Amino acid sequence: MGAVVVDMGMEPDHPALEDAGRILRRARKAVAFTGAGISVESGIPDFRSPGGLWTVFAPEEYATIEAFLENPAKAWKLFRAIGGTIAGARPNQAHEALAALEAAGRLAGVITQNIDGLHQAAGSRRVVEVHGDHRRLQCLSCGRLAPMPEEVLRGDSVPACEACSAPQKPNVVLFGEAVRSLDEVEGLVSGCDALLVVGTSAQVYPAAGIPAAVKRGGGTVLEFNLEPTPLTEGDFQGFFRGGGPPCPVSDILFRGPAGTTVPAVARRALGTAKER
Ligand code: BV8
Ligand code: ZN
Repeated sequence: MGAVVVDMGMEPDHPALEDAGRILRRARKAVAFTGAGISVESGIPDFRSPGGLWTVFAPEEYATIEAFLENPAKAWKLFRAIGGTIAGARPNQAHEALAALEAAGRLAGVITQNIDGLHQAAGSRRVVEVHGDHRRLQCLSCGRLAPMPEEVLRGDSVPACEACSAPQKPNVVLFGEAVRSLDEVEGLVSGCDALLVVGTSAQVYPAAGIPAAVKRGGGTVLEFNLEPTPLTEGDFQGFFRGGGPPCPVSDILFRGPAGTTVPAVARRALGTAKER
């Protein structure tokens, strides 16, 4: 059996919203796991949707560590495009709803694949950035981190490390680089009994394995996306479920824009649903 799919455009008062609110109210440890889709309503395009960044910049040509080392100037075309969309972006109602859940003691933290800093801007305090951040420049030779100057995003040359002159990259995790803070992820996932999965296509590992890890530990997985994903349909990488028939990871998919669906569940969890 697949996940329950709630089309929020068709059924804005579906009983599953109340169920999800109750799950969050009763959870001992709820956590959010977010991807690029949560920032789309802030004006930052995602990667894999039609018109997303990967339709302009093929990831194997621009977003691997090998591509950067071989041709940093080419990789910087992608980094500048991303930097341009992040500059001036403000958190939306989905980021704000997660921050409000944390402030009310209903969310232990956010694990994000995003590099845009919008969770922190919304007021979330515990944010684990598994794919790094775009606020800083990183030198792969000496490890130095430096603030990202605006001129670098406006210019067209490859910035060089002040300490060792090696070409710098944004402090983001490219394909083939190790993801960050796995100990912190483990800390948040351990004992997590409710996971909100927001705006990710769940295709990039190891992060995409997080919802299945929560599910295996007996937790409930609530998904918020415009469309079903491998988590909804159970066709995620076989080796993560050890063979056997397809089995969905998500218990409920709230289908619709995160800026609508996440606050709708948060209001029910916080008991403020009737105030609208
Ligand atoms: C590593 C950097 C080892 C550039 C990015 C296991 C199995 C198979 C493959 C692997 C595996 N383990 C590792 C791999 C290899 C690889 C991988 O996963 N490949 C896949 C694609 C086959 N993984 C890696 O290389 C990782 N590293 O494993 O290292 C290692 C260990 C030790 C030492 C050395 C090495 C590193 C992965 C990092 C990738 N970095 N980009 C940059 O960002 O500047 S990828 C890119 O995808 C972004 O970083 C992003 O964070 C990530 C995930 O994407 P999503 O956030 O999910 O975005 P997407 O567009 O896909 O989806 C958006 C969703 O939102 C859609 O579903 C859409 O419908 C929805 N949506 C849109 N609008 C809305 C919405 N939903 C709600 N509301 C809306 N309004
Ligand atoms: Zn250096």
